[in-house]
Amino acid sequence: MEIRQDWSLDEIRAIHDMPLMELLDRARATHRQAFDGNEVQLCKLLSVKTGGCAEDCGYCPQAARYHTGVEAEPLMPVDEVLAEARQAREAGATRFCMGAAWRSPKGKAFQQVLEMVRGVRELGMEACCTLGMLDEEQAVALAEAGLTAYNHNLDTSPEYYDKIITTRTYDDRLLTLEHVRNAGIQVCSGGILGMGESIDDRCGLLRVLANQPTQPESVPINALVAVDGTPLGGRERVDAIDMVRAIATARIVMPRTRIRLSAGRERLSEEAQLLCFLAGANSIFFGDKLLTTGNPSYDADMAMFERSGLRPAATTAPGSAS
Ligand code: SAM
Ligand code: DTB
Ligand code: SF4
Repeated sequence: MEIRQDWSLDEIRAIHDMPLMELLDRARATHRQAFDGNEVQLCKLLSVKTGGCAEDCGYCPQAARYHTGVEAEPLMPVDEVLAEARQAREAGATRFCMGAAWRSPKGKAFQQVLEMVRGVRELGMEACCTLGMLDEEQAVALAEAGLTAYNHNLDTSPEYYDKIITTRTYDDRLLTLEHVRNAGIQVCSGGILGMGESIDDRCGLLRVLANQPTQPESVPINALVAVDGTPLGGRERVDAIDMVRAIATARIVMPRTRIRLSAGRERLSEEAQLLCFLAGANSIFFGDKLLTTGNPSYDADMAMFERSGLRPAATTAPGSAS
């Protein structure tokens, strides 16, 4: 299967705008060349350090400067995090993702996160972190602790980015991804739909991701969860077919990447979610909480799997690309 990393915006836009049924046909054919078409990776997300963040990301309920009702909490103790990981493993999760509301990790807290990563790996699960910007040394330390993947989203196109975030640049984000890649950790990077961006911005984000020297192993596609008190609090819910088109386009331009149908599933019907899986999504966060906002219940997800014949993906061997 050919992996292209020289996509133009016009080419990606032409794919995105194809008649929906043709787009789905093409995305599904691509998906089935690289993956079992009935498998969905289950990831469990846990906020290990919530709120009080100094950054100004316009969508985020954890930024200290917005009044969203999210209380700042200290870093969770390592044993509590590992107890959650164990529970998630029993419920079928193969990947455990730890999120911290930091601009970048520092000092003793970072050492504690390294311990969490080692502990999760000892449970036989894939470990992922999202801790903000990383320098080269921090990326190497995470790799040595056994981290499977690092999540750091580009969020939107280079052109729209500064309408949403001003306290760090697009290039800062790309540099963190470079440090992660150079340390030998899998890259997880995606974005958010529904922040007022244009279709070209959505395609522009996919272009930057697809044209990376190595394509990310996972790409989360989030629908904005509009939280009162954030600058984007009043935004309308993103249209389900817009999600489907973005996912199908991501699948076609990044054939071997796990596309994660991430935040916003609570506002999508089961039918819309199934259409997203048909379009090439093959990963979700499961359990009734994301970081600070809600997610469909375990029972609702299992019922959806049961009805559709989708099944949880088996764990991947360490170092394999998914
Ligand atoms: N503080 C770290 C950082 O920003 O890199 C890690 C945690 S941050 C919450 C991880 C990602 O969650 C963001 O980059 C953004 O893409 C996503 N996110 C945050 N709030 C969201 C919201 N309200 N709706 C959808 N996605 C959101
Ligand atoms: C990602 O792309 N989405 C997740 C994860 N990576 C860290 C976060 C979604 C957060 C939604 C808002 C909240 O729950 O605070
Ligand atoms: Fe902080 Fe991350 Fe939220 Fe931005 S997205 S405000 S960096 S927690």
